[in-house]
Amino acid sequence: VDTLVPVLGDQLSLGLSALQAAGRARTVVLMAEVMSEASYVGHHKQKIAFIFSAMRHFAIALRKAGWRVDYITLEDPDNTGSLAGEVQRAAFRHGCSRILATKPGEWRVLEDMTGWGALTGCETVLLEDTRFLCPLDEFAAWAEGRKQLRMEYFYREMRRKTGLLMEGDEPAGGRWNFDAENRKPAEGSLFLPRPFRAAPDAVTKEVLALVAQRFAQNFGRLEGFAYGVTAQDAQAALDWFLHEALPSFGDYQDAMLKGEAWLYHSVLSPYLNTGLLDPLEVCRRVEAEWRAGRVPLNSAEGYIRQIIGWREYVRGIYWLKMPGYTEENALAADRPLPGFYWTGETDMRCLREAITQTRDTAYAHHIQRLMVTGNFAMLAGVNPREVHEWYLAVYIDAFEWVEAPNTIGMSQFADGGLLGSKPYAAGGNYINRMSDYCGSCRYDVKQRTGRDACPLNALYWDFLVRNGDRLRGNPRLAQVFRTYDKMGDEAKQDLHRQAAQFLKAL
Ligand code: FAD
Ligand code: DLZ
Ligand code: SF4
Repeated sequence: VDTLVPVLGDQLSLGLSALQAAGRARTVVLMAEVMSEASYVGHHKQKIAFIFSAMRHFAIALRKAGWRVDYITLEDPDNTGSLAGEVQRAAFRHGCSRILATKPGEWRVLEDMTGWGALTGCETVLLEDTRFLCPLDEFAAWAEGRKQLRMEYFYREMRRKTGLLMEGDEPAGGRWNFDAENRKPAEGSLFLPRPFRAAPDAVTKEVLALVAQRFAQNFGRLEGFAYGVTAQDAQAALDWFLHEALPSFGDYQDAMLKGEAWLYHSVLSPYLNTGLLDPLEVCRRVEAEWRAGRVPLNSAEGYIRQIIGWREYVRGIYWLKMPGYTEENALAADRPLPGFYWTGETDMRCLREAITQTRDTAYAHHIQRLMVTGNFAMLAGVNPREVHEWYLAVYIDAFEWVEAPNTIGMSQFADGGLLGSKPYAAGGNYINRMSDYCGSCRYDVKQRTGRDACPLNALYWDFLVRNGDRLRGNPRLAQVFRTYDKMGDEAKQDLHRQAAQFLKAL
């Protein structure tokens, strides 16, 4: 053996660039469960269980494919507790002269990796992660010299590049984007598919016991864990989605229903982000469903846009703006994260629903993340760094490259509008339109002030005015500020008093 290939918990792809470059003959692959990765934020129990079990299954798959693998479990008495420590031990154990690694998804780990050469005395080669459609230098070239980095234009480039949903040079159906058709609210009577579930096997059961014991204090419920943990499971989850949920995905993409965590969402992000599914393959399968006449274009286009558009775009932004991006705080928000984000104990039904569901499943769909927990935190002026750490901890699919731009940029407007041209701020009205939450809330969504008023209503106006210096000049907010300016002085004062009282009690 002369080459060491460390494979991280979100690099579980047989086609990983470092594996491709190494060749099996003189290589040992290193995989390690380490406390530093398991505790750099207080991950949800199901997230740790998912990663550890998927890692253990991937080691089995590697061995089957003929690789020599050193797998260090968390319980190994010699485990040093850090990636660098394990790389150093393995390089010494095997007398390696070379480390080949695929670059990681987080800045923090990249910094660590760049020190591995000095630490071990090995020649260290860091390769690009080729599991994305847009290489980072290509993204940087696209961004160069543009005043605004609009996702929509980036997305069109990706459509042309991949040929997905293209008819020659034209977008299928004559339009690039069918979002206008994707905003149907949900009704309680909708027929909802049962979500995909994988029964835990012996390996997963062992990991569940380990997590229950070693991470007992972490956020989240472990019971009911049913995520897939292998590439085969991920394929089954994809098949489930294509047949059961994709046809209605577009229509109900933004809808929310009590007690319904999944609706018509794919819940494929955990598999995409750890490498158990390939994004381009997923998109080709979605396109094929549309071409076969089994799903409408608004669903296929909406879905493909999330993956080749948003997913690639936020990754590009992350690497363009790091380090520093996770420290941004354009609105100078400094309130600590309310304690109920960890318990769900609040009378606001929308927040209780999103948070308890997150606790139970480590999942919430995009509109819950953006317009319920994200919106509230922004309106209340919560410190974006704390909000960022919460999202990074509680969701099964959370890795910083994708979580940070969504939280800091899209949801908190803390990057001052790089990602979105205006803050995603909303009062209770929006939530009432898109969900059935308000009907069973202790607050009245129609009221702005008074004991029973929906807190989001006063907070919404208070947020805009509080940040007036920054937001008043925004043409997309001109109409809202005009509405505010037309309110009587007393009404304005009532709103701000209402908001202040609520925030004080928070
Ligand atoms: P679907 O609704 O079925 O969407 C399909 C796929 O498109 C997803 O699996 C995902 O890969 C991709 N996608 C959709 N929206 C986005 C987006 N905005 N950015 C990047 N990819 C997207 N996504 C993560 O993967 N990890 C995160 O840590 C994460 N944190 C978020 C934090 C906030 C505050 C917000 C507003 C969004 C976040 N997202 C994150 C994006 C999005 O909410 C999730 O990708 C989605 O909810 C995953 O569930 P799904 O697979 O059922 O998605
Ligand atoms: C998230 C995670 C966890 C909980 N544990 C490990 C681990 O023990 N070993 C490992 O290699 N990776 C783990 N991961 C995933 C890493 O945090 C992830 O690879 C980096 O953050 C880069 O995206
Ligand atoms: Fe949320 Fe307000 Fe509706 Fe209650 S009334 S569920 S707080 S939006």
